[in-house]
Amino acid sequence: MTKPEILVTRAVFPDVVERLSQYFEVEANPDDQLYSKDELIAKLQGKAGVFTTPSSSITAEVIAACPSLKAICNMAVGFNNIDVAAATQAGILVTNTPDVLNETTADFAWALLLAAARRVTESEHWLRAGKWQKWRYDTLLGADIHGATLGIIGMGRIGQAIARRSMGFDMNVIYHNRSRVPEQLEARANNARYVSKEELLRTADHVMLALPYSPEAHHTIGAAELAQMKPSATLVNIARGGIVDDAALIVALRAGRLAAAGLDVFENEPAFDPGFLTLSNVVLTPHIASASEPTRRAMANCAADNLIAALGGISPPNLLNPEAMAKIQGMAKG
Ligand code: 8YV
Repeated sequence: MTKPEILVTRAVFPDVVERLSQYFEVEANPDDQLYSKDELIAKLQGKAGVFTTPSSSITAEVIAACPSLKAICNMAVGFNNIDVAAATQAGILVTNTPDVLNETTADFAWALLLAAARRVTESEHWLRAGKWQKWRYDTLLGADIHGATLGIIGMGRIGQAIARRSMGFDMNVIYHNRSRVPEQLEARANNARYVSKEELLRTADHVMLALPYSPEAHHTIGAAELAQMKPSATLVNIARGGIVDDAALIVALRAGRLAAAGLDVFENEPAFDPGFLTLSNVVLTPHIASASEPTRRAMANCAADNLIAALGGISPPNLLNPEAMAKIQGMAKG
């Protein structure tokens, strides 16, 4: 029996590619080339599945141009790179990799908060530049984390994992979300209290963003929201570029209207706004919140599991569009 053909759009752990080749004819990308839209469409001709990442946009145009496609499996929890509605319409299954990265991503959100509020990277640059000549009472003063109010926007699985970690810092947690989460989850999330976005911005000492990107979430934090925040506050974004208006954030950080920021994601990344590089009160990392070796491996295997199930005629574990499955099953029954 001939194996279905698949495309792996980016370089990925060789053993995961090896695993996929037990089931599929795999066109992999070990040199990690970035495909243009036209290259992607050309490579997807005749392919039944695609193992992809958020750096490849699977738009309605790509979907329409690739009639053999049956499954799009993203190696990420976020899937704003995929037009799910167009995929559903075309009867293509779409999957993501939730849960396996919650704890690692929450760990990293804390790394950014601690580094930004306590000026860790700024201190190191200062020290390495030979500026440490004597002790002073006011050298690199930062904000306290312990006992402070933590505001989390987006109380999904990652937001909850961030909130749980605040217990050790005796923090008061408030959150805003599309809707309130069940009380038992709030209790586990350090008794997080649901508040309006305005109250959160006005009263939080530190704000962490953990919401998925959607057109409605675009610029959730813009100039108006930054103006509502405490000037002593820290903003952390481990969610997605576009949730923050980066130009407005640069203006606020430069003017000292916001004390500090820790950013792992950016608008138009990796070509982020170079204005950030002129600021010392921002900690910048290259989209690595999920990048621990075990977690990235788990994400890759999770995406592979989804692809193997989807093309094997089984409902994949992390199916985002069950309507597409129903459509396929309906077609099979005739
Ligand atoms: C990844 C992510 O770094 O899962 C997501 O949505 O943004 C990150 O965990 C990346 O997208 C992996 O492909």
